[in-house]
Amino acid sequence: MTPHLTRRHVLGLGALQTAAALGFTRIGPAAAAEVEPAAAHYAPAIVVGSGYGAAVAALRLGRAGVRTVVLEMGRLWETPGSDGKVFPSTSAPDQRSMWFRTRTEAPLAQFLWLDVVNRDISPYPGVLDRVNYGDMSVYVGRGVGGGSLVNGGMAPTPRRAYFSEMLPRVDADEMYGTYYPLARAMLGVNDIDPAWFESTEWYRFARTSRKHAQNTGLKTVFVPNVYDFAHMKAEAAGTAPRSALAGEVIYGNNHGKKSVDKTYLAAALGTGNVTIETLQRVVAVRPDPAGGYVLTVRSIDLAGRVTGTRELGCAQLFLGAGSLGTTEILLRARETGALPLLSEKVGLGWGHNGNVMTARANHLWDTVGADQSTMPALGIDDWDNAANPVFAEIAPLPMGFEHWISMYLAITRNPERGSFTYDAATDSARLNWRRDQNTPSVNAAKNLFDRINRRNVTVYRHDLFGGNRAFADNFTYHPLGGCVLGDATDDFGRAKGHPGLYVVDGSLVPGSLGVNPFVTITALAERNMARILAQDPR
Ligand code: FAE
Repeated sequence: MTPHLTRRHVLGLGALQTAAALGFTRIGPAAAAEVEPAAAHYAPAIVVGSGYGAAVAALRLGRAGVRTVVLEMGRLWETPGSDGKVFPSTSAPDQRSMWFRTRTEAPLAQFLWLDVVNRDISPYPGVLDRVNYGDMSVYVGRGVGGGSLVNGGMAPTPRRAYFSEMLPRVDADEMYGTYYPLARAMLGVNDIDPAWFESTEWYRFARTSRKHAQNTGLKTVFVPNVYDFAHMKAEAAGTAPRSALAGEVIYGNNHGKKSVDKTYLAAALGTGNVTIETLQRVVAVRPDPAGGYVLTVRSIDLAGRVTGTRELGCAQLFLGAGSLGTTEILLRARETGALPLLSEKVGLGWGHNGNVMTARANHLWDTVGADQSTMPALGIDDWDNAANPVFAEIAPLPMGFEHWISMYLAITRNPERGSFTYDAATDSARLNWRRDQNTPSVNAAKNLFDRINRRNVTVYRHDLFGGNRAFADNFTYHPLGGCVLGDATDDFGRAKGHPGLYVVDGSLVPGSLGVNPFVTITALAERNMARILAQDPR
């Protein structure tokens, strides 16, 4: 198992900080074309995106001695703004919050039916994007680190039986014996100190929800996280700068969170073989007649203006642009005839991991506290309920005052799947997902929370998600699928029909995992990269 902070890893962190201080869009050594002008390829390997799957690919390629360029459409998040912070807090969003928006689009749109949550902002390559596709919106991270920059850090491992049901052709012994432990160690997954959890004001909200679950005969479990709980304790004690205890999460954490820029990507840069280029959006891929692939890449500036379009060649191409990004790149390539041999299954098998949010109003004596940590630490585990399996994360709602609200992100088992189609008019992929496909998720969540409400004589809140609804089923944080393992690719993420082209991210996962997905995305990428590096010609 690799220790968290090797000397090379520290070198990588230093490279990130230097690039940020100097405003570079390239981090690491110059790419091949500049050093060897005669080289046909810009780099032997290109990785698109810099989230979990991409970060694993970059590190493993770098360690194998393969010169690798990572292309990320977002920016590097290391430089403090005029307020001295890299990221804004959830309660005071600004241009850094969202990807080229004039107004923020937070998941919780309202409070007491009032539009008090969102703010007007100026367009900028901010860290959180909400990709709106009619009936379904998808939240994703943008920047070096992808979703790891904005997520809640929850790092559970799925039930083995459900994992095997979703990915029956993946060797579960190997995953649970080797790659899950490796992923957890590399990501820096840690557990909350139960004694501190029981005593701190910052998790009163979770204890109150736990009491209501237990009253109903339901089981709760602690959920591991990549936020450093020792740092959080120090925040509470006043000896470390506050982040999780200062309302920071969906627009980035200034401290405490082990996002992949701090773990995998720093280690990748530390190999000396990996370069990360930011504000670079890959828009097309075609085969190079001489072997390998040619990418069309657009550079943008901080105002979103296209400052250049280049063609870059590579021998091996690793797509880690996330479920939406990777699927769009491949679908466009297939439909425009650039990569005609790609599988018909590219674009299929998409799901939202059964995500539904809901909230309950508590009695006056059941306080949730004005002080709430933004990092969830507890879940209601009713997955064994055969008719309505639900794993519900007890979510914070840190508003700085007592509001008596218990909030949840329910992960349900939803057999519905969406698909993407290529829209030539806009040159983009459209997600086909109808609202009624959420019915199994809403029914399962309703079944669970109706029981909790009945037992505790409480009611749903209808004022938080817009449209007077008690269940927010119009957005997801967990896009999965689109290039499903074993369907659109072989059993290790090799794209069918085009040797040297690989998928390494959440688009491999067939729509549902039963728990939050990033540990699984990381572990699968580790497994697939080990096989690819051992077997495939370079
Ligand atoms: P991802 O992390 O999305 O990275 C893709 C990267 O590719 C991004 O940086 C994009 O900017 C970049 N990209 C896309 N298209 C292009 C292109 N054409 N050219 C260049 N770059 C491109 O991919 N999961 C958990 O397990 N636990 C949680 O607590 C949790 N909370 C979440 C909270 C929020 C608000 C959000 C948005 C997500 C949350 N997730 C959570 C989901 C998790 O972050 C997500 O599953 C992973 O980030 C997906 O990893 P990928 O490697 O698939």
